[in-house]
Amino acid sequence: MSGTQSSFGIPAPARANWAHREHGFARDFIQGMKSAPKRVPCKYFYDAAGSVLFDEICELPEYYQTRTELALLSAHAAEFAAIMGPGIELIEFGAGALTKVRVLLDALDAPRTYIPIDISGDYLEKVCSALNAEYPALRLDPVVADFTRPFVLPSPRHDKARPIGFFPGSTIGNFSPEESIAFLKTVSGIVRGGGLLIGVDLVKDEGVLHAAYNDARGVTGAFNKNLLARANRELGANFNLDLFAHRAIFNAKASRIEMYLVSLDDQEIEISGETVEFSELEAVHTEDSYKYTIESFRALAWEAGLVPRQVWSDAAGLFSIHWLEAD
Ligand code: AVJ
Repeated sequence: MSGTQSSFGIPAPARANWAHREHGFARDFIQGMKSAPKRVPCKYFYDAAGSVLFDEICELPEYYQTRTELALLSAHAAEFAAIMGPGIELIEFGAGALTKVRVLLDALDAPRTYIPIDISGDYLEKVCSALNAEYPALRLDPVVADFTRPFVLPSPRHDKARPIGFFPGSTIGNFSPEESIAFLKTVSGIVRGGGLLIGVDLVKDEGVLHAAYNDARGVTGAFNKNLLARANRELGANFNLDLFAHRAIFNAKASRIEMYLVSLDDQEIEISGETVEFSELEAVHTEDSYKYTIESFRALAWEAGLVPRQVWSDAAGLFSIHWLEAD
């Protein structure tokens, strides 16, 4: 590692990204509220409160994704380890709670380095110190970065170790197909000579999809409305959360779930000294979650210059994990 490591193990350039990102919420939120139609980038869901709500979503009976992917990871961990080989450098995009990577680390043959990348710096520091205690032989290089934007990896990277990307959770579903191709192209440059293990949610019965994003307990609604609560907290906005409704629909033509916050009345909201008008039933677009078939995702990987190899999915065809080679 270079001498730029802070005492928290977070590289200095990554810390600089952090400041930039905090400024980003105010600018992007207000700009999104002033555009027509209104929209907010979904990465802003994940402040501390939003991360807790997302973890709750993952436990919901209707939200099949997390448990299905974890079961696939456990069932096939030995195969992944054999494909990846010994002494690898593992790079995870959007590392979150570091739950899934443990399944992989436990199966891998003496992994050398783990580089978790996440937007939430405090959270990353916390989960990394726990991981460090559990895997003392593993070199940890956490990076605080928004990987939807250009980001810096710790430098110099470790030569000779085979670079392997890990991108579980179907987070790629938040990108449009064009953005996904651009992202996968970037990743293929980072993991050249290795590959990427990626989780991708599959197209399925609309009723199952609808229930997963409109859960009975309303946790997804609270997660969606946390964007407005966050604007109240951080930007001094005066949103009344009761005057907005959570809406999630499946757009079959685009093969994606679309989430909205719908204004239930004509209203004017103050955000950092700016006034934003909403008409009754006007919708703010807050998230897209693309669903692929195994074939449509493999085609996308090809377009990004990656070579789709093995693919694993559960018996019900809910979720898939793909091994994409970068040569
Ligand atoms: C983290 C993007 C995979 O799209 O299912 C969950 C986010 N949004 N419920 C998804 C989410 C509403 C989730 N991803």
